[in-house]
Amino acid sequence: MDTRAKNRLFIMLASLLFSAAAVGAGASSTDVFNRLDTNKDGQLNAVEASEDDGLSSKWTEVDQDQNGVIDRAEFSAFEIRPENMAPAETTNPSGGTE
Ligand SMILES: [Ca+2]
Ligand SMILES: [Ca+2]
Repeated sequence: MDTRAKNRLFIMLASLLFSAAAVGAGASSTDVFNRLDTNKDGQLNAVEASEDDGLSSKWTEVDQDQNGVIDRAEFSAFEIRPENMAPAETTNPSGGTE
């Protein structure tokens, strides 16, 4: 195999890896945030959030500081939450005093 063939093989492999990585990076939460943030102000207002059913239905939960918009920190906190997590039902793990 001469050098030129090796180079071509290398470029082929590199571009394969590259496209695989691009697919793997797919829909990160940043992408979703950017897609929803249609006016690109770095925050999601109620209108923008209404594009995402899950987000708008949990609006009051996600908007932790209740300022009427969802910022990136609030959004990523929402994203990592398991969809079906029950609202903290306290089972008193330390055991009651009774
Ligand atoms: Ca926005
Ligand atoms: Ca907020």
